[in-house]
Amino acid sequence: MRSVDLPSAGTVPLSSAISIPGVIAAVRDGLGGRSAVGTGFQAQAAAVGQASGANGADVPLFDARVVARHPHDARAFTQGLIWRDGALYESLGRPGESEVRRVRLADGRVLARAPIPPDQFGEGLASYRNELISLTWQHGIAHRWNARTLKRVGESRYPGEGWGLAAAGGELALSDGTPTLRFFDPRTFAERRRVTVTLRGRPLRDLNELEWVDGALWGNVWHTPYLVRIDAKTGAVTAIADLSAIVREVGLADPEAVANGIAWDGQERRLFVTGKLWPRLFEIKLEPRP
Ligand SMILES: [Ca+2]
Repeated sequence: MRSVDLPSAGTVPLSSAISIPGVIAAVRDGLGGRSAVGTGFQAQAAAVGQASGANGADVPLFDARVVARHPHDARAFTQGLIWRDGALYESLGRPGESEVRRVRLADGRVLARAPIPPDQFGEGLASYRNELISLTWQHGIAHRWNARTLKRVGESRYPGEGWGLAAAGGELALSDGTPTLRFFDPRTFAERRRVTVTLRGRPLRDLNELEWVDGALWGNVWHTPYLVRIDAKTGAVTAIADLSAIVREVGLADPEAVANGIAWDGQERRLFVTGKLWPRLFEIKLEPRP
């Protein structure tokens, strides 16, 4: 299982990467204000900002207004979520429970499912031509599925861990828990390039589920209620969306029942989010925080 590595009040990790709660507090309050994670982070962020020459311009903050609520399987450990051909497709994690499924939006009913070998931990999911491609956490295997039949049609291999996956402008973007996003050829899985995700010039780790929306990558930041929008060319975070109100509404005590899963219906311009073990899936609109 993934280890939990969370900043808590007053204990700022000394690693090179920074945490979203600290950043959002800093963005909200300004670097001179009080932060939810204490002043250590702010000093660190300010120091790095000066060192990197960042201009300190605010990263825009968005709130999520709920447009619609739909049922979601509360046993589903959601690792990937996409919209394709009028349905949701979802990949599930945890050994023995990992699968790819087609889900009806209106009632959350599972219309079809394809099991992932029980020793594997299913991860992110993307759509490519007539296929779905699903990752595994530590097996280095990307399963390839016929999108219509959900029959397994092959596999690809990649080095390292697999977390989130998204078809991103002709490439597959893959997150692996580090601040590095790797981009692969969707057909061969040959690596084409990589970028470091940065927020105000600092590496940002724990990008999890991904989605390509209007030419930018959005990602869940694991163990936080935040989505970030990432410039896929530079890795720079260009916006933050706060799902805190939705997380509060869901109200789950399980620390692993985090927000995870972003799907974009480009035709109807609908944005869907859910989480691991959440009983609901939300259609949201992002609105700038006043
Ligand atoms: Ca997605």
